[in-house]
Amino acid sequence: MKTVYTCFCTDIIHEGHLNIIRQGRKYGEVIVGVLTDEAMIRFNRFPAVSFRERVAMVEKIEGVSRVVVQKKVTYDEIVEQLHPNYIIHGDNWKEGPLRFLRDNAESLMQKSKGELIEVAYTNSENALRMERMQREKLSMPECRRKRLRQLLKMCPIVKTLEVHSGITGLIAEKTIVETGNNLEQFDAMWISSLCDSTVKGKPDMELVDMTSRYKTIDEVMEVTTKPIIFDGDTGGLTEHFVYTVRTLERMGVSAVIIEDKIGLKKNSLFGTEVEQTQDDIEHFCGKIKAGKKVQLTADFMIIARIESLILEQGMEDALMRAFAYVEAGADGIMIHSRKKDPAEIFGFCDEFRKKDKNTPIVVVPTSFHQVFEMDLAAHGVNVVIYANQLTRSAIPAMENTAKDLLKYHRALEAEPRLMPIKQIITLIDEL
Ligand code: SPV
Ligand code: MG
Repeated sequence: MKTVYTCFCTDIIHEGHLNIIRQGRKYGEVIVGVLTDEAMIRFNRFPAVSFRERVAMVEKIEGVSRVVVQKKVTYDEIVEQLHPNYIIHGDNWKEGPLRFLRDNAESLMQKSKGELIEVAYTNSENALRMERMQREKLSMPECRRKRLRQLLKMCPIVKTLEVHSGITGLIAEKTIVETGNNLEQFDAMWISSLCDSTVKGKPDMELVDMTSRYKTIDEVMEVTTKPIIFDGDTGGLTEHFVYTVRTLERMGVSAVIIEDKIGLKKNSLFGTEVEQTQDDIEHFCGKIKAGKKVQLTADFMIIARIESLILEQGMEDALMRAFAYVEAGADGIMIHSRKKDPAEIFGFCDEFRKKDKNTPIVVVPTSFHQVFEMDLAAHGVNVVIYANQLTRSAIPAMENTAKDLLKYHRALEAEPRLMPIKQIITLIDEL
C-alpha cells in the first residue's frame, strides 16, 4: 500500500482538512504530521490548544492511518523518516511566502521518485469563518496575557515590533516572510513611549497621559492577537503604578517594563546629554514589590529596566541593580545601552547569566543595530525589541510625499511609491 503524507497546522478540523484526507485516501494510506507548537508559530499561527489535544483531534479523523510529529516547517526530516510516496497539500501554497515549502516538498518528491498532490484550497464560507473565529479567540485577554510567558518557553528569542495604532498593529500581526528554509514573523508587540508620543507630536517625557496610552493599547488590541509589552516609562508614583498594573493586566497586556529613573524622564537615547536622575535601588524595589503585590494573575510580568549603562554608572552598578530587582520580584530585566557596539550588552548578559540562568533578559538594539538576534540569544537574551524602526521608516516616507505634492502641484509623481488603494482595503479584515 502506498503512503500519502500531509501536514496539519491547525487547532480545528473543518471540511478543508477532511477533503485533504479524502483525496489522499484515493492514493494510499494517509499519514498526518501534526506541527509542534514551535513550528506552528512560524506559520503565524499561535496554538490555542495543546499539542497533545491537536494530535488526539487528528487521530479521531476517519481515514487517517497514523499521526506523527512534524518538528520543522520544511519536509526534509519527515521524508527521510517516512519515505512517503506522495505529499498532499492545498494549492494555496503556490503563491506567497508558502511557495518555498512547495518547492521544498517538490524537490524532495523528485529525489525520492514520489509525487506532489495538490487539491483545490477550500474557500468555503464555513471553513473561513471557523478559522477566523479560532484566531480571534487568541485576542481575548485571558489568552493574550499569558502568551508572552508561553513564547519565552518556545522561542530562542521573542521578536518584538513597536506598534502605536491599528495599522502598525496589523503590520506586526500579519507580516510574514520566508528566508529560504524557514518562515519568519513577529512574536510580540511593543507599545513604545517614544513612538506613542512621537506620533502624537509630543516629546517622550511621560507627557502623554495613561488614559491616552491605554487608548493606543485598545486600538492595537482591537485588530490583533499577539501579546503586548507596554513601555511604562518610570511607572510614575508607586501609588499610581499599582493602578497601572491592574489596568494593564485587566486589558490583557502581558508585561510592563518600568525604568529605574525618577523625576522628569527623558528618552534614554539622550543619555547624559540631558539631565536625568536614576532612582535609588530601595525605592525602585519598593515600586516593583508594590506592583507584584496587586497583580491578580500569574501571567502578567513586571520587567525592571536598568538605566545604569545609559547614565554611565558602570557595569557593577547595572549588575547590582539587576540582582536587587529580581530579588524584589521582577519577572524579567531589560538592560539598555546607547553604545554603538553591543559589547557592553554582551558583557552585562554574560555576567548576569553566571548567577541567574532563568530570569528573562530584554534588550533594545537601536544604537547597536548591527547585532543579529542569534548573537543576542547566544548571550542569554530572551526578548529583542525593535522599538522605533517602524515609526522612523514612516516619517521620511510621509515627508517625501508631502514634498513631492508641493514640488509638482499634483499627485502623479508621488504615486509610484504609494500603496495601491485596493491593497489597503485587503489589509483590513471585515467581520
Ligand atoms: C521606547 O521605545 O520608548 C523606549 C526605548 O523606551 S528607548 O527609546 O530606546 O529608550
Ligand atoms: Mg520609552
